[in-house]
Amino acid sequence: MKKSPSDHFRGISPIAFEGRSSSNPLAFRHYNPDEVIEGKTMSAHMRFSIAYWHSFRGTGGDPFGPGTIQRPWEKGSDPVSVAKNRLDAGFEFFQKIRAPFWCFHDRDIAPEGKSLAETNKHLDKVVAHAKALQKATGVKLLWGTANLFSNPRYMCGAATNPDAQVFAYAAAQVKKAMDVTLELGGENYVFWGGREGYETLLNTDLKREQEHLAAFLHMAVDYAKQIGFKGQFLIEPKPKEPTKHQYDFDVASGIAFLRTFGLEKHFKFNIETNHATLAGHTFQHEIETAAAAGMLGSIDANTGDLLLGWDTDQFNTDVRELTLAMLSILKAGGLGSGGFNFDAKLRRPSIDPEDLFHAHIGGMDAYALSFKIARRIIADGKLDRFVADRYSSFDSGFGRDIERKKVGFRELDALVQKLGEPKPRSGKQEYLENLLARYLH
Ligand code: XLS
Ligand code: NI
Ligand code: NI
Repeated sequence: MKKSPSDHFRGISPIAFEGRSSSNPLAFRHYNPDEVIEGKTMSAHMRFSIAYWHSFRGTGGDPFGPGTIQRPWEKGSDPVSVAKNRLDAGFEFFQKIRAPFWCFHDRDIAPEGKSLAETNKHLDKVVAHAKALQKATGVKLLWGTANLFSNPRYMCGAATNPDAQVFAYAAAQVKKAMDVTLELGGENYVFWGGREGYETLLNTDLKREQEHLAAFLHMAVDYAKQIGFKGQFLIEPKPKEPTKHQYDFDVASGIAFLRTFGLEKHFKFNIETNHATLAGHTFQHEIETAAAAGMLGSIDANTGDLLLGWDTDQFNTDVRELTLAMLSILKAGGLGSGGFNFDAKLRRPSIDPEDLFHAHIGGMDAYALSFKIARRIIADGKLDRFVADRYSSFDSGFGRDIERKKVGFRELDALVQKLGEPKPRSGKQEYLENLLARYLH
């Protein structure tokens, strides 16, 4: 591992793998980045990434009070030098937590200026610094994105804003965000429709807004070709928050949207656990739906709180939930250029820099353990065999003819006249839940 150029997390050395029996709270018990499995290190399998916005811009503020988290590196003679010091701390953390990737929004890393031109200049300075840090540390960019939701100009949306000038502004901002993502070697580019939705149809033309969003995404596809950006475009669905109705509600509605507008070849999905549950789905359901369409791209790793109805973005340590997710991911052939990005934040009272380590260690260990359990389940083949057997009537005879579209209602009607009533067969859910539990405990 290359040495980090800054020393903001004094007293904390790079997190070591100490194994299951370790009682050291600042060690990994399951995630060993250097462990080789099937010719690939765990680091390469997991492709963990740190979300800059939560871990380095989050202050713990909520609607009832200001931030609680103060970081010693938030200093400098002007906003750009503060941004650079913060980035130094960020890269020191990425290295010490042993994450090979990071992710950011344009506005997380550099301050806005008085005009777009000045803002872009600030961004260029910080991006040059980030590039040097990436080179010095070996940490890479999983994805970049543009913040099209914080600035008041976007209060009624960006690509779905009723004002064409706001649409144009958003386009200019994404153009630059794509430029810097390319400059930093980003492997993907994410669109999360922060305010791409609406509060009331009394003031909204839904059809026009959806067409505008599609036009915007087509422009991004065109621009990628123009600048030679080869990264994967990702849509991150979320049903609500901040707007009541968001257009990218979930993976299924995202697939319909992309196919309707001829965009399906250019996009995959970045699936966030907490967004899945807000949409009334399980995390695994969203993964499986994207995988079935060949559009599983990346994961925003977090979790919500089932008692709260918003995006609490907590670190996920639920090994059962993650094992089910991992089963679907592994069976789909993995995430390709995607990874597991910790789009998760510390709780408001977790104010120590050390808490950033505890949070990520817990998340990384839970994912690494789930990866291993899921691999065991797949290798054993019991679950897979059960499911295959459950559908085996479609493997031959008239079942196969149905799948191959060789028969219709007439033929099947004649068949049923002959065969009579089908024999009921148990779904065996409880048996399967117990089987899963045996791998978990
Ligand atoms: C917010 C989203 C956001 C995206 C990136 O809910 O998760 O953080 O991941 O814009
Ligand atoms: Ni996210
Ligand atoms: Ni989110």
